[in-house]
Formats: sequence, structure tokens, C-alpha cells
Amino acid sequence: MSDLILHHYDMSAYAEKIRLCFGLKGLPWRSVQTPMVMPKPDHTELTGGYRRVPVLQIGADVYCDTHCITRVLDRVQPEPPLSPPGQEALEHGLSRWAETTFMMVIMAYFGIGGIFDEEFVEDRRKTMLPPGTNLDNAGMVLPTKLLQIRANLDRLENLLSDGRAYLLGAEACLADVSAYHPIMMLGLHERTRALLEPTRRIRDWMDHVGALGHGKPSAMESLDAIAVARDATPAAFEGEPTVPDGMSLGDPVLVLADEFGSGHVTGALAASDLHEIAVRRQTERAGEVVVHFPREEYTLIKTG
Ligand SMILES: N[C@@H](CCC(=O)N[C@@H](CS)C(=O)NCC(=O)O)C(=O)O
Repeated sequence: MSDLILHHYDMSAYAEKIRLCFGLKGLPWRSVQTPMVMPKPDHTELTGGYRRVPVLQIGADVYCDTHCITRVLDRVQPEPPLSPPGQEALEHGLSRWAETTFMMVIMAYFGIGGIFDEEFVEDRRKTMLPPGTNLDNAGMVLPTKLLQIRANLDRLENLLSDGRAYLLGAEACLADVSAYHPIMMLGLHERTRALLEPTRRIRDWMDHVGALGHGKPSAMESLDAIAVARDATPAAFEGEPTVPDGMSLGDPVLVLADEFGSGHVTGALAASDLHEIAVRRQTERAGEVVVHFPREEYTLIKTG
């Protein structure tokens, strides 16, 4: 199997979700540190413009978004499954719980202030805030955000009240690592850390999920990752083609993320099945690469 190369940075909570997946599966992987703010020239050389992390690279295939990455990890190493058959809807629902909680925590941190450095705050302010969001008002909404987080923690604490070890039963799965990452973020400040004091079951569960560890990482430079892509050929698409009406494989397309400020990617439609889309791109330094996205939350637009 080609190396699993994760492009990420240590503080990224979403990357922690994938690092824990490596732990759950006991996988070796290469760790490429990506800048936390733009510009990210080596990262976007591979993705074609998508700026978020984590991104998983396998040879000349580049997988964006944790929803796409976790599917690939189950493909390359099926056991133990991240997404146990029959539990997909529950696992997906809990990842949505995690994503709304993550945004509450980020808004709480902007409200508390002084947690992120000025360069980080400016980058997010300039490039990632949806129109109409004003960080200057974040202090005003802080009390609301803290209560919203408490309400979401309360739901999770109740789920664990029957004594189950993990969120969906006796075994750890994707639901656990998804829900873990925003709660891990609460540790950055005493006001948010305090929200965990009454949630004894969540704290015990966090200890178990954290103990999954990160598998076996070894450091890699971003230029070496680009060289890996240049020397590799993208994998053939083996799925059942499922394309939006009016489109065919090979069409020139634009992939647009619903999440504001993610960046967009153009190329030829290389793959499209029910859960995944991919575009083929020619790059200056990495040669031909195929960039993959999950179906949900990514819009395909035909450009020619
Ligand atoms: N939907 C994405 C969200 C990933 C995300 O928002 N990651 C944050 C870091 S935790 C990010 O990329 N922020 C912007 C940046 O680092 O440039 C996923 O599931 O992978």
C-alpha cells in the first residue's frame, strides 16, 4: 500500500478526528505540517485551491474533508470499521452534532478573546467569515454560546448514561472520534473547560477515546509529498458512476464547498458516485492529480 500522507497541523480539531482514526486502525502514516493561515502554496498545489485541513494524500490522489477521508480509510483498511455497517446514519448524525458544537466553541473563543494570535484572527476574519458575521459582536453572544455548548454536552452525557463504553456501543467507531474533536477544543480556556466539570461520563469516555492514540506517524516535508504525487499515477475509478443530471465523466467542472471560505477547485470530472466526487487536474509541480470530495456539502458546476 502507498503511504498515507496526512496534511494537517497539530491544533486542528478536525485533523485530530483523522489522527484518532489512524489510532483506531493502528495505521502507519506520514505527517506533513500545513500552515494554519493562508497562503499555503504546497497544500493548494495538491488540492487545487481547497485550503482546509485535514487532507489525505495517497500517491497522486488527494482526499479533502474528513467525510471523504474516513471512507477511504475504511477502503484501504476495512478492519476495524470506522463506520460499522447499519450504523451509518447514527454515526453521521453524531458527526453533525460535532460540527455544530465545533462552531459554537469557535464562536465562544472569539467572544472570550486572546486565545488565538492576531495573525490567525485576521486570516479567519478576512477569508473565512460568512457575509454578515461580525467578530466584533462575538463578546455579546458569548453567554449564549456557552449555554448552547452546555445543552449539547447534556445530550451526550445522557447518551452515555446506560454505562456504554462508546457512543454506539461496546466498540469505538467514527461517531466517537467525531464527537471527541470539539470537546477536546474546550480544553483551551478555563471558562470552557469548566463546562465539562459536571459531565463525569463524558470525561471518562474522553479518556477512552484519547487512549486510541494516533497510530504510527512519521514526519514528511511538503515538498517530498509533492514529489510522491509527481511520481505516482492517480488510481482508476472503480465505483458505479452517478453524476448530476446533464453531466458526464470528463466534463470540465468547478467544485464549490458549502462551507464558506474553503476555496474552490476546477478540473475534469474524474469520478462521481453516490458518496464521492473527484476532479482530475494538471499541476505544475505535482503532475496529474485527482482531488476527491464527499458528495454532501460540495456542489458540482459544469463550466464548459
Ligand atoms: N468539513 C471539513 C472541515 C475542516 C475544517 O474546517 N478544518 C479547519 C481546521 S480544524 C480548517 O481547515 N480551517 C481553515 C484553515 O486551516 O485554513 C472537514 O470535515 O474536514
